[in-house]
Amino acid sequence: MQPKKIGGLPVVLAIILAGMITVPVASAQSIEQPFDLQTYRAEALEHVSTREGIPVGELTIINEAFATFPLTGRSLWGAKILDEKSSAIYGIYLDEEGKVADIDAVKEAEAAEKSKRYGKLDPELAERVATMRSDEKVVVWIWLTEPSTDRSRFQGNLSEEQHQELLSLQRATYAAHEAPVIDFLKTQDSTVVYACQYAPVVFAEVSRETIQDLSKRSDVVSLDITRSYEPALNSAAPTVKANVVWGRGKTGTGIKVAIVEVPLGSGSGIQFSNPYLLDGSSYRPDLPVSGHATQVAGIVASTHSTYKGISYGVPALLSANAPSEDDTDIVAATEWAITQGAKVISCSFGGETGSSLGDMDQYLDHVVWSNHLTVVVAAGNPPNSGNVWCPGLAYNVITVGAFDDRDSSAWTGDTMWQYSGYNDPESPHGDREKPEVVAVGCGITSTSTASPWLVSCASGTSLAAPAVSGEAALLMHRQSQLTSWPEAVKAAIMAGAVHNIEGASRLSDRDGAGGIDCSIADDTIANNRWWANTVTYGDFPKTYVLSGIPAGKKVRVVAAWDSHPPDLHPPYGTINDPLQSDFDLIIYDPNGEQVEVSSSYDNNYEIGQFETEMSGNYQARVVKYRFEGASERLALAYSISDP
Ligand SMILES: [Ca+2]
Ligand SMILES: [Ca+2]
Ligand SMILES: [Ca+2]
Ligand SMILES: [Ca+2]
Repeated sequence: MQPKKIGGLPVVLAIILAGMITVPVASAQSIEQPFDLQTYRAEALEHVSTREGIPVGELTIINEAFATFPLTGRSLWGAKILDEKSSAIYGIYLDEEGKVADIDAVKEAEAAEKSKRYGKLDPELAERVATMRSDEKVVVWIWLTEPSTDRSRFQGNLSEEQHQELLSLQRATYAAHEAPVIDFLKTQDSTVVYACQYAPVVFAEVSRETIQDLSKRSDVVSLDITRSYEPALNSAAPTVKANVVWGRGKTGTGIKVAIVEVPLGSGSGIQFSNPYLLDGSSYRPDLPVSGHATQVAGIVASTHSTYKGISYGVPALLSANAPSEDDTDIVAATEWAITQGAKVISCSFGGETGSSLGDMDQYLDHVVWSNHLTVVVAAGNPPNSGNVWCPGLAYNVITVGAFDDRDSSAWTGDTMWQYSGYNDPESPHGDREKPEVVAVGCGITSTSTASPWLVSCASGTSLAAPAVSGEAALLMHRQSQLTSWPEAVKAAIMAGAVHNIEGASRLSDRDGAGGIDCSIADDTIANNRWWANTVTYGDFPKTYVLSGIPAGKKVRVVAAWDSHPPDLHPPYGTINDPLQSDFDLIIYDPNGEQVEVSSSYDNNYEIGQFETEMSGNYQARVVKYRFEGASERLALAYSISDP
């Protein structure tokens, strides 16, 4: 599919609207009308006070939200209540009548309703199956249960050897786990299109009857329709301060970056004969190159003396050139890159899913937490909806929107690029925030497929994402331990993204945490202002000392962790990718006074920001509001900048 040009700007069409089912969402009216918030707040404080034996005067509501469940039509009002003395955060939900509600029971009911309506099929596949002829076949995602693997020797910082060992263990584990279903498919006259090496997924072309048989298997978690994606088309280094980091001798040396691309025109490969790109390898060297892939590659790795890539010292790129825009080919190309040792995976493609998570989101979430790899995704260029595209809706990736630096490295006057995706993913409490950060996506000159080997690019989030991939490589060059901590990479990049393009500085709808600043993120890593640990239930509250903070500075603290798909916790929506943990962040000044709290329900990060009135040691405390899994990889990073 070609992007259409409207008014001179390339606009990529939403491609998968046909066949989509819109789930009924409780309307704003039905939420607001029965609630008297003052009464609810008083009731919540009173209830928690009685339940926990704490005087009401010591409790503060730090967050409140409506948790909505579209399939059952339920809407609960929830509050997070802080006990200032103990730093504990207590939760409560009140139902439509103002009575205390059991959120877990409501989640279970939602999951049961999903199961009743669709079984293990996603709604689109369920609708497709309803109209399929018996001799027809369709390619589906078959998500299997996650095999239990002993990952205990892969905690902490992984050496390259350990990383390779982890990958080889995963290949063996998934192959064994997938074998029975593949054997079954062979008996069903079904074609296995691709068996994943790094996730419990098999793609197969199957009949209606086989879909029904598969859904009865206990090792099958879900069956989902496959989609297709498009390139997220549409000066920059000094604006994002990459040149400052180069001046410190960090250019990405030794860090393998993969560019995952879907075809635009005929091909999706990087033109490695461009003299400003080192001669890399391709997943499918037999297929044509593309301008889009080559431009994206240049933003990471161009060695041109003027138009340098953000991490121009990285080794030759891995061109994960998918032969088509389909799920199967993208996943296969991504897995090739993982096997080649990619530490950063850069994705400048996407598809509109109406803000609900898709399988590609779930797949990339799996890639991050199970392989310890950093994945960066373009937010997408929705022509009208404003929606972030799949896979930019994924939890564990870093989603990147685009801003316009007006062709000057000075920050004043920079604006958001108008088509940069920003509408947030649907979630139980509706408080996820995407994109995480933004980078320059306009007025960029990058590498091209033919002489003179440079081109002035059209605008798009496609060009912003690779800047963040390059930033990740710079940070990994600074500190190689980061190659096994994507959570810390995300936390440091968000903590450093202090260039506020629009809205609030801490976090706002269109620019997320803000425009990246590679030099501030590098300060965070170089000065050891970061931590990354595998944590369990007993580790909380977890206190980090932010030492030696000067007065009169802006300090930003970011905590980040992962989703663990495919997860059999009650799913929200149609994807088995809920969060097992809800951590919150409270920050105290040297006198022990609370200066900041960040307590979202549905993000897998928290971000706090404050200006320091005194110098000294501050404390960041991460508390567990909810912890349902066995362990989490949790990272915390902070930055110090001028207000
Ligand atoms: Ca500027
Ligand atoms: Ca902002
Ligand atoms: Ca947003
Ligand atoms: Ca939280």
